[in-house]
Amino acid sequence: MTITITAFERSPDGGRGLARDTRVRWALEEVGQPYAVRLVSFEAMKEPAHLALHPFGQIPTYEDGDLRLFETGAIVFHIAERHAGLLPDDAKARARAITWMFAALSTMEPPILELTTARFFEVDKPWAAQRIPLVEDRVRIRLDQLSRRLGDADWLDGAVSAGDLMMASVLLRSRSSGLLDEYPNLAAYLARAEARPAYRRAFEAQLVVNKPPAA
Ligand code: GTB
Repeated sequence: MTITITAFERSPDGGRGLARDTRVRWALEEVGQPYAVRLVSFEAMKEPAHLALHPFGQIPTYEDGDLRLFETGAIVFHIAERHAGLLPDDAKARARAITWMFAALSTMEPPILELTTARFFEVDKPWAAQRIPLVEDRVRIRLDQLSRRLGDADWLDGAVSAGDLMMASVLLRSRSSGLLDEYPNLAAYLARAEARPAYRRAFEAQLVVNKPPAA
């Protein structure tokens, strides 16, 4: 049975790999699982056929036979549980890697997304100039804490894991703010993640779909 995921018909990021199908593609590439992609438009995402797969009308989704999943945390966790390569065998190390997945999604990602909202969607509001520095500081607090924990290690807890995949995917969303450059070890961590062959394959696959047509 072929695994099928959904992705934007054309991502608004023009192929920068910021849409969340990239992290699912990456996980599948890391474990060597082939997959198919069904592209969906913004309109189709809100129609009953897609809502049956994803109650919030979003991408990505994951289908494998009669299993249908949504939420990238659940999807990447499922992939990592079923295939070797993304979670350690040792039970305690495995639990720690899973902890980092949750940390990425529930502690790091919210302020980073809030900053994206403030900088891109609320920038014309009269209060934007006051709000943006406040949100930037909330992101800085988390980057600072993460930077201290990572120190000079390559990965968050020993060998690279699904925790790193998720953390790097979340950090990517903060890069355009410039804040990541204040933390050289985090910038290097992200570069290390992006240099992984599995990430490169995932990135290139989404780029083929999303890059703007040549002028
Ligand atoms: N918590 C869910 C998960 O992790 O799976 C969030 C899923 C989600 O936000 N999906 C977005 C979506 O479908 C795409 S990734 N949005 C359409 C909608 O809600 O109607 C978010 C995203 C979108 C665009 C860019 N970009 O262009 O830079 C980056 C990220």
